[in-house]
Amino acid sequence: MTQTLAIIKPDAVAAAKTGKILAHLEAAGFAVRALRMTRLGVPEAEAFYAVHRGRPFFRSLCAFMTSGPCLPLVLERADAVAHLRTVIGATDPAEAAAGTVRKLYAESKERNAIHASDSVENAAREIAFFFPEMERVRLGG
Ligand code: 3AN
Repeated sequence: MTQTLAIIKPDAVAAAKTGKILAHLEAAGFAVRALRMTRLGVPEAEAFYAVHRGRPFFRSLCAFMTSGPCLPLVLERADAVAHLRTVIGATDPAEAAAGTVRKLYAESKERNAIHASDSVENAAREIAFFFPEMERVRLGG
């Protein structure tokens, strides 16, 4: 079993799609191992998306991600990172495959309902970012 990080983004929370998206993820074989509702501050959003600093959409992305509550969650199953990327679909919902979370629930390329870690390394970093206590559990501390 491996873990990855997802975030149900502010657009999906505001549109009352949280339950449907969680059900979709569980039906895709993921177990929810951690979950909380939070509202990111700008420094937090900028730190989380630091890799995108300098991209034209960076400021807008951080404004959107801080615009309302979101739900970071840790998901577990075999090949979790790659499988979740398939289940959520392409960044732009117009290009996302039928039946994917973004095709079903995203509004636009920016307001795209869900985040998923894009590599095993980033999954570890992003899980620690939102759930530092999970690292202590794994280490037995
Ligand atoms: P993904 O979330 O599919 O891995 P990334 O990592 O390229 O996509 O982009 C991170 C986030 O930045 C996306 N989830 C989306 O919200 C936003 N984003 C990406 N490209 C654009 C764009 N061209 N215009 C607006 N927002 C974008």
